[in-house]
Amino acid sequence: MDIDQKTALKLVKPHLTNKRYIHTVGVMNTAVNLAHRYEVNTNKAKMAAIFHDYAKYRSVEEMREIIQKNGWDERFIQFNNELLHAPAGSYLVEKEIGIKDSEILSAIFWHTTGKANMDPLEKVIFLADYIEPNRNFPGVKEVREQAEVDLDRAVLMALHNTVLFLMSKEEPVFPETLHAYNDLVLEISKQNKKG
Ligand code: DGI
Ligand code: FE
Ligand code: FE
Repeated sequence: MDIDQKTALKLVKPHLTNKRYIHTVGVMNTAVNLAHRYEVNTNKAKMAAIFHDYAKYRSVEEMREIIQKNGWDERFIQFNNELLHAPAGSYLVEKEIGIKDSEILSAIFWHTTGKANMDPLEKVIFLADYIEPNRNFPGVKEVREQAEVDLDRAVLMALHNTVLFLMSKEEPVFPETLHAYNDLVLEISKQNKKG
């Protein structure tokens, strides 16, 4: 199903708080800019951004059930409830909104944890969520600057900051987040040897 921006925003709004809606519009604008810069399909970036936090306010029980019945990694359930809305969102966006595009659904699925071998759309959504203008994490300014010149390095910086943040609170780090980090470190060091 093809949805225009205005319709998509109207569909997502009732599922979000006002603050989360403002964040969503920020992610949308940032994702579109990144998509232009890094030659990603702008419409896919827009749709993935608009719906990335669609499931944010569903109950933990509903989200856990979705993950179980799809046979998805049980560690989403074990590690941190903050992780559930990403895979649950990809399922609900397909079922309730009718978005079938596997690239858009995957970008939503992985937007919180990241994963190894992310495609450019997945990277754009992961990064846009981290750097959109309403975010004020420590170090976000440097990631925003890097996002204008090097997508992989900017994603790596966001992962680095998130891993350090979780470790500082002695919270578990989802395995795919560490795989994403390792993958980009190796990828960037290969690029440097070639260049
Ligand atoms: O939904 P948002 O608030 O816009 O952002 P998000 O989907 O990136 O969720 C962020 C939360 O997830 C943040 O509080 C950090 C937390 N989190 C918990 N465990 C992990 C994690 N993030 C990653 N990348 N990896 C984890 O293992
Ligand atoms: Fe999210
Ligand atoms: Fe978000």
